[in-house]
Amino acid sequence: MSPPPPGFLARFLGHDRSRRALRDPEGVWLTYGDLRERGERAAAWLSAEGVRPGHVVAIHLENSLALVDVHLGCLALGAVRLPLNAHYREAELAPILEDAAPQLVLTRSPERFGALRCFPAPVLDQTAGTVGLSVWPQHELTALLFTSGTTGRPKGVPQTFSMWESNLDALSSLWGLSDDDCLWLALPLFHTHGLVLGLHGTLLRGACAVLMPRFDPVELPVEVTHVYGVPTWYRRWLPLMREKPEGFRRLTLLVSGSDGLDAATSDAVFEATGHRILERYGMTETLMICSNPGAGERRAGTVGPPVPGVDVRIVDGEVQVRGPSVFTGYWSLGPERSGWFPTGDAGEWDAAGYLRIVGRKKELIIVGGVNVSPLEVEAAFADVEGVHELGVCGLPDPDLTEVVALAIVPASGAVEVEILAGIAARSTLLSGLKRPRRVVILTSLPRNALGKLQRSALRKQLEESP
Ligand code: MLC
Ligand code: AMP
Repeated sequence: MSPPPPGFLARFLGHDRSRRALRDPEGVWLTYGDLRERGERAAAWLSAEGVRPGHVVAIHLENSLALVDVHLGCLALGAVRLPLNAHYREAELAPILEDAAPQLVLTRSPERFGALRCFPAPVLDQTAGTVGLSVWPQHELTALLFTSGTTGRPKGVPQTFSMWESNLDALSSLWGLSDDDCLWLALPLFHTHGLVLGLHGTLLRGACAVLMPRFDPVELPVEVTHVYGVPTWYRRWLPLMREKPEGFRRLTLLVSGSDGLDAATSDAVFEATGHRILERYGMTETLMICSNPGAGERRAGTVGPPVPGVDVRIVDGEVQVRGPSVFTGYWSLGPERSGWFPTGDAGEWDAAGYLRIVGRKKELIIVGGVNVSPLEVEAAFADVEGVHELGVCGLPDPDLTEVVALAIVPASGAVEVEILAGIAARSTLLSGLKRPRRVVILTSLPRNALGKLQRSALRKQLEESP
């Protein structure tokens, strides 16, 4: 693998040690010097536990300072971060762990990790020595993020320093970011949005962030200037924005992504706060593809023109992308692809060259900005007793944009309440956003001549019979 570009880490190390970097969820401010020291100690702890450059370290934690410590420790050591959705249960984690084979796991739920070595947090105060941050990574690969995948099995996306740096720098100039910004960081740090744009975008340019354990539609601390969120957040915030708009008016940038922002929410936020939310569009495989500008016209209902340096085209209605922020292949397959990457999203250009996402060619449900594969959900319920056949689709939801719905055709003689009890029991094996919010009993499922489930027809049928 090629050596890392010297820029990424040198830039983090180059920030004045006395500058504020992060407010932890306990409300304590840490400087760049503090973070650097914690990262060095975490690296020493990881090293004492046998982690070497290039090893994979699984991080299954909610947003916390301990989570940031492990990330910085891996960065110092040149280990590869494997951020895992902290809501994932054993069955959801198993295929990822099998594929990525981490050296150890940071988690507060060791029972979900079988025989793997687990720790609740790096033990910083009992670690002798530090690994100096001059021992910089030998590896260009910095993180491995699994996306829920459209085949039902999650796929690992290797992300490199150069992917991150090129995309983050492009966004910085496009959005007019600076080291004076203070980001409200409530996005989970196990997805691209929170980890790359949120945490590392902040640390790369020497700005600061207020780290929250999770999103709540609360008032923002006075030092906050920027918010990166998903559409669900803005919908949940609207009552407070109308009641107490001052706290939102003084912000300088509100960004939305990971899921389509409807024009009604965008307009309502504009009316309440005077801010036109900046919508951008991206993927774990590609980082940010298109974005509305910081200065210049932001068009509601569009995700803006291509991010500078990224090429975007539409072929047969599908958005395709190439450029320095696009990955080179899934983890288990090795770097096998180059050229245009098909996103699976359907798009069209408007007259001003802004992209509009108009649908999806891939089988995917996006719940509160979190990708859910309908195939994975179907597989989770396939052997529930009394089920003859089943199908999963997304349904519109005023809060989460979409939720998961499950339609079941019972086997002859099966008892409905027993099937529903089986479904409820099996649901607890899935993380919350993947669980069906609506379960319907049908006499048949819509299928085409080849017997393939017609998900959009199922969705239409369920929408018409609320
Ligand atoms: C919450 N739950 C999750 C989850 N977040 N399950 C799986 N994955 C997640 N990320 C579960 C909780 O454990 C709980 O389960 C149930 O959902 C609760 O539902 P809720 O109360 O409606 O959800 P809430 O906890 O309020 O969270 C909803 C949310 C949050 C929208 C505020 O999910 C969020 O902040 N989403 C942002 C997602 C994100 O960062 N996406 C970026 C993807 S990167 P139980 O068992 O307690 O009932 C990407 C690229 C790009 O797409 O372009 O950015
Ligand atoms: P992920 O796999 O979590 O990186 O999710 C990427 C997918 O999220 C994209 O392929 C899109 O389907 C969707 N997405 C991200 N941003 C937007 C947006 N602004 N509008 C519509 N869909 C989006």
